[in-house]
Amino acid sequence: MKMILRWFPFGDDSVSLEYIRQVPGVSGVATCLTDVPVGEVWPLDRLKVLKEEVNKHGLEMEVIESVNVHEDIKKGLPSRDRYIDAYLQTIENLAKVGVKCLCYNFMPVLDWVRTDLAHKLPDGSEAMAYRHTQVANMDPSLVARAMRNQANGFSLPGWEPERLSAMAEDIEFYRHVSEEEYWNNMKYFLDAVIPVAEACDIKMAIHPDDPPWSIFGLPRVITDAAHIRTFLALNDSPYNGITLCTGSLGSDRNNDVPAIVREFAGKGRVHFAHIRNVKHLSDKDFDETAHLSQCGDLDMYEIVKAFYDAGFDAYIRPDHGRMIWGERGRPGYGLFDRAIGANYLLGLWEAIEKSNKNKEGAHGNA
Ligand SMILES: [Mn+2]
Repeated sequence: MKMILRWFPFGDDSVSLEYIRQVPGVSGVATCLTDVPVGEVWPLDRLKVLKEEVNKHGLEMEVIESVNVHEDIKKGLPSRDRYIDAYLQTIENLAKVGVKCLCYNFMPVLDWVRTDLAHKLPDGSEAMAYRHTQVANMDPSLVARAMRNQANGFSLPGWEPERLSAMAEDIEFYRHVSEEEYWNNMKYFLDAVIPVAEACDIKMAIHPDDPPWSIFGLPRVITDAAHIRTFLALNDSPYNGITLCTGSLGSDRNNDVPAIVREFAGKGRVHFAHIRNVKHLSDKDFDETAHLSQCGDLDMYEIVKAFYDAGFDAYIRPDHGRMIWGERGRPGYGLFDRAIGANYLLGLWEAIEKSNKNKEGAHGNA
């Protein structure tokens, strides 16, 4: 298992690689080129510069988060082949700089959604929060604008400007796309991408929809165990896997997150884990919280144990953190709370690993 942190390059992050290097137990970053428009090839020369920068600080760049999928691919338009070709070239370029895992999502029109990016928790810290009625009563473009206005001047991953321009038309388009057609569009993408990912030895890791339910009537497909099963069956290669985001899946209180970890990590189909906690306020309202089990509704011990027991040997990052101790930065991606989260998770891992080894030792002597 490798513990990593997400990091945004070229001055678009309040957290430096120097600081990330000082977080105990962190071996690398999940990063990206935020300024390449969706659908274009990520240039090899820029990836080389990025890798050099990361490596110079004693960190690895084995995970990319995210290469976004062009909307025409999700819509199944004839122009998708051109964008898929660009995606394949990007994968080949990523392989040339040693990338091993690629996180992406297949959410139509909207990426992740929150209603408040700096919601005050009782202890005075700030976390991201979601209130469903607020979203349901809002014009989609206002949701997007509200999120961008709260981003403290940083780019918001998944909310690139070009994605927002055609939002109303895109939402209208999907009114005529059935869930089955949407799955077919996904399969078309996977059947093109997975053989290349396999040849390049890059594990594809789709991120669940966040939140894991439909917004504005749009298809949401990676939401629970049943849908993940359907997704993995679209293409059986082990290179077709998931990013298991405990906070996204855990926002739906019907999802048994440790059971989901056991099932899919057990099959070797989890290539990246995002671990964070959430507090449910109702079926569709939640606050993000500190990672600790007692701070939210997810049992982090059970989750980490499920990964350990499954023999998980890929990448984990503490997902979003709160803003604490006066830190200012990109919502969800300050240093302090993520560093605490990473070390809490590493502590759980060490305890579980050692207690397992002791048990094995005891058996061996018997
Ligand atoms: Mn996540």
